[in-house]
Amino acid sequence: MTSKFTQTALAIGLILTLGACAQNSAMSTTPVTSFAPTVPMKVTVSTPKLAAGYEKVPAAPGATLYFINLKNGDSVASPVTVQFGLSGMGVAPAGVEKAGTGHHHLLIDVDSLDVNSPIPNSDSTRHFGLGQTEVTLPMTTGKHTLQLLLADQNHIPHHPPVMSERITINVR
Ligand SMILES: [Cu+2]
Repeated sequence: MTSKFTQTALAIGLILTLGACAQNSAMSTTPVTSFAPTVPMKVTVSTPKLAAGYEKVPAAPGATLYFINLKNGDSVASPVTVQFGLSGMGVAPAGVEKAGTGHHHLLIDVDSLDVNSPIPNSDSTRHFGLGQTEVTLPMTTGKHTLQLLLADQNHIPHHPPVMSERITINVR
């Protein structure tokens, strides 16, 4: 009983030591800023049909949009390359009507969005209507949030919207 307790205590001590080492080596390459999970963007409740009678393109069940090369809390230098990952649906250029597809949009520092209207075209809501799956952007120093949103041939999000996690990056 006593020896088993001792072994367990030793094992825990070893794990803690290894954990501390791993943390130290990670800290030597990344800044000591701690990042909380990013607050999700506020979106309107998606309706299958818009007020104007437009039927939204259905999202494929299980479709997933994600950042390939970035994660919440990453510290990166400008210009920032952002790679868009999509599974369960395909990419098609804007204007091309094809079931189960859409094109990418990158939302930068966007806190809220109406997903029942076309995505505006602006520096903070960027369209990749040629079917691009990555971009390299000059960004100002400091923290920025990024989020991906897929939309149909008319720049209207699918129903339900296909969105990535919202992440915060620190631009050096
Ligand atoms: Cu668009």
